[in-house]
Formats: sequence, structure tokens, C-alpha cells
Amino acid sequence: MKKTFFCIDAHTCGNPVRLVAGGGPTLIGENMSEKRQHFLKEYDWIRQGLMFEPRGHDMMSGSILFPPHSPENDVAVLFIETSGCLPMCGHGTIGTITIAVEEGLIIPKTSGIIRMEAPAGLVMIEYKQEGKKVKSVKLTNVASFLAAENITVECPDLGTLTVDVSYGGNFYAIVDVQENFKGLQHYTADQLISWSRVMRKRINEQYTFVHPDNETINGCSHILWTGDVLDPSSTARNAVFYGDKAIDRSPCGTGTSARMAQWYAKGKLKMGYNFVHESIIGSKFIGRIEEETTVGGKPAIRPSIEGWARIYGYNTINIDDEDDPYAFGFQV
Ligand code: PYC
Repeated sequence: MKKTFFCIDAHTCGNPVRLVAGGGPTLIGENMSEKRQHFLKEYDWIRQGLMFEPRGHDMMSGSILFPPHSPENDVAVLFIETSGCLPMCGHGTIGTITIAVEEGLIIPKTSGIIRMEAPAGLVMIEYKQEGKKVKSVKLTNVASFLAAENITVECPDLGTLTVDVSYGGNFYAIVDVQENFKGLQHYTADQLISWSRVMRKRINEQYTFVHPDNETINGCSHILWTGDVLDPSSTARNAVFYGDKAIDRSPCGTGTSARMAQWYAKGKLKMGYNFVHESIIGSKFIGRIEEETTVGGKPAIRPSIEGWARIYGYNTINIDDEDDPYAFGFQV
């Protein structure tokens, strides 16, 4: 089988976004959550071929566009990355919208506004343009909530850590500074990655996390490490572990949403204030609480995240398993 994918490559505040603009599959489903299940069952080889080495790398992440299921919406998006298909991805949304608007892949019904269907739910987008360039994208994310407080998990080298688990489109274990964890600036990225892999496995063995409105969204998929800011004008800094070997180079949109929901639940963040979140490399997203709401009877917020992305290349990628033993990629 030989398949060709027309991709446009960009990065959002340092983290990659590979948008599949041509060659994507036709999926069955009434919404993006159902289409995500169909893709995982029948077409996961596309994700593996485009995300894993040698065509991708540990941090690779991307998306595929689909027509919306509801006439008032503008687009539907499937997120693909090294770990699977996320229900929602913030840096992926900022990159996808930047590429799609600049390249004319979406013609919004109202200029500057896009209603985007993600597997996790409806995401509202506002973007600012100068000429053809998209300068910034603000997404108002799905409802986000603190799912569990003060659970304990054994971390190699560090010992027992106490973490909160919060939902911002994916479930995040948030590691705040504590006796056994001095802050992300005291450790290497390799240490954070190897500890995260073990902690994520242990958390999911000991605890269950299922979204109250969609049981296909389950499991703690990411670990969010916190630490000192680089720029004193920022609110907070984080390093998000995802996939098996990745630390997000962007401040992580769903991670920022999860952390804002955690701060909101603890009375540390109120509506109307900016939450400026730094990544491991110092790039920034601006977060805000747009609305107070509930999910499954728990207090929740609808957070917004604003950031930028830049297109850097056009990439025609072949997957041909008759000619290439690594057509579907590999992981070491
Ligand atoms: O920005 O939401 C995000 C994200 C998830 C995993 C990597 N980035």
C-alpha cells in the first residue's frame, strides 16, 4: 500500500504541529468523539507513520481537518500525536487554526471567529490577523475541573509525591513544589521524562479517572511539573510530559486549562485575571477564566488560552509499506 499525505508543518510557541491537509481518511461517526474511535480502530497506522520516527520524532503532534457535524460550526478536528489521539490539544489547536486560516483551508462564517468541534467538545476560537498572517489565536476550551486532590504516588528517586489530578481536555497529574520535589528547574528534562513514565503508570493502576459526560475520555495521560518562572511578570511555569518521551515546548493548552481549574478550585485564581503560563523553554500562553460552570455536579471553569504559531514548511510524506520496512515508524 502506498499513500501520500500533504502536510503543512508549524510550531506553536516551540512545539510542533503537523496538519494533514490532504490524504486523510474518511471516518464514520456522528461527532468527532465517535470519529476518533473509528480512526483509532482502522487508521492508527496513519498516526504512527506521520508521528513516529523516521518521519516524526518524540514531540511530534498534528491534526486532520474534517467537515463540521453541525451547520453552525466551521470545522472539526482530530488530534494525532505520538501517544494516540488526544480528546483535545491546545497547542495543536493554535497551530491548526493558524495554518488553516493562512492557507485558506477554513473559510470561517464570521471573520476572526471559528467554531471548532474537537473530540472533547466544542471549542470557540478568536484569531487576530495582519494581512495574511495570523498573529494570535485565543481558544475558549472545554469545561475544565479539578478531579482529585492530594493523591499520593511513588516517584523513582524522589519518593512519595502528593499530586492533584485536573481535567483541561485531558487528565493531568499536577506536581506542585513540596518536600520531595523542589521545582522543575532543579532537574533535567530526561529525569522528568523517566519519572513521569513510571508515575503515570502507577497513578492509572491505583486510581480511575473518567470524564462524567464521555467515558471514552479516561485515564491520567499527562504529568505537569511546576517550578519557578523565568520572567517575573509571568504567573507560573510548567513542563508537561506527554507520549512516552516528550516534554511540551509550548506551555501546553490543555495543561494550562487543567492548572487554571486547579487554582480556581483552591481559590487561587478568579475570573478577570490573566494567568500567564511559561513553558520549559520560556514561551508563554495567556490564560483567563471565561465562565464558571459545572461538570458532573463539580464546579468547573471554561478557560481561554491565547498563543501564536508559525508555519515553517510544506511536507509531502509517503507511507509505502511495500518499499519501506519503517513505513509505519518505530519507537526506541
Ligand atoms: O497543548 O494541550 C496541549 C498539549 C497536549 C499535549 C501536548 N500539548
